[in-house]
Amino acid sequence: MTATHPVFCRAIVRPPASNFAEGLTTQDLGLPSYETALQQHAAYCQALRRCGLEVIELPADPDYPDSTFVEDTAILTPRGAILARPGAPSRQGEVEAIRPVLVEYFKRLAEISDPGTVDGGDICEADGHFFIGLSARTNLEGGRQLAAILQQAGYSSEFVDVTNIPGILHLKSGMAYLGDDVLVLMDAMADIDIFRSYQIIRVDEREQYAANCIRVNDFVVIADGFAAFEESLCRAGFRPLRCPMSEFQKMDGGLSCLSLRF
Ligand code: CIR
Repeated sequence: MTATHPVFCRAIVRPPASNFAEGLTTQDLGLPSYETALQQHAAYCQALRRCGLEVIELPADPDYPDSTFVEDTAILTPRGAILARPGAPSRQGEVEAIRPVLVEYFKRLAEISDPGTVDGGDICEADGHFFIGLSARTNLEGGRQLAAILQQAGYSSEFVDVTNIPGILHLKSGMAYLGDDVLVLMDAMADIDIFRSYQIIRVDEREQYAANCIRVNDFVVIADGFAAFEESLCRAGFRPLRCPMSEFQKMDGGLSCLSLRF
C-alpha cells in the first residue's frame, strides 16, 4: 500500500541487561525470564531487519535495568532529535548513552530540561502532528517544552491527558499511528474527541496490550497472540509481522518502547 508514513532506515536498540527484572513495573504478571527476554529481543531486531532497517545495537547497561526501553530517551523527527528527560528518576541517566548516537545522525539536537519530564513513550507522531501524552511520567512542563521545540521545527502538537485512563503507563501503551490517517486505539481511548477525524482501528479491551504496535515501512509489527487485532489489521489492508513480547509486557514495555526508529 502507498504510505503517508515516513520511510524508516535505522533503529537504535539496546538488549535487556541481566538485571532487567529489577526494572519498574505496574504489572502483576510475574518475573520476566532474562533468557527468554534476550531471545525475544533478538526476534524483535530480526523483525526490524525484515522491515528493511539497519539495527544499531548499543551494549546492555546493568546500571539501568529499564534501559532496553530506549524509546523513552528521545523523540526523533526528520527535522531533528529531542533528548527526553524520563519521568522516573531511576531512568534519567539512560539518556546520556543515547546522546552520542543522536549527535552522529542528527544535525539538530534539542533537549527537555528540569523541571520538565517527558518519556518518549508518551509521544505519538501522526504525519507531522504530535500527540503529547500527559501521564505519570510526562508532566505539563515537559509537554510545554516539547511543544515549543516542535513548533520551532514547524510541527503542530496537542496534549492528551492519559493520567486517568486505567491500565496504561504511556500514551502509546494505548495507541499507535499507522500512517494513511489510520489510528489504532485501545477501547478506553477510542472515543476521545481529538481523534475523531482519523480512521480508527479499535482494540478490544481483552487485547489492550496489542494497541502498542509500530508501523515500519511495509509492515505493522505487532505483539504475538492477539488474533482479533491481527485480523482487523489485515482487513484494513496492513501487513502484520508478529513478535513474541511476553517478557517485556511483564515490565510494562511494548513494541514501540524497544527501539528508536528514524
Ligand atoms: C518503565 O516503567 O519505565 C519500564 N519498565 C517500561 C517502559 C516502557 N516504555 C514505553 O512504553 N515507551
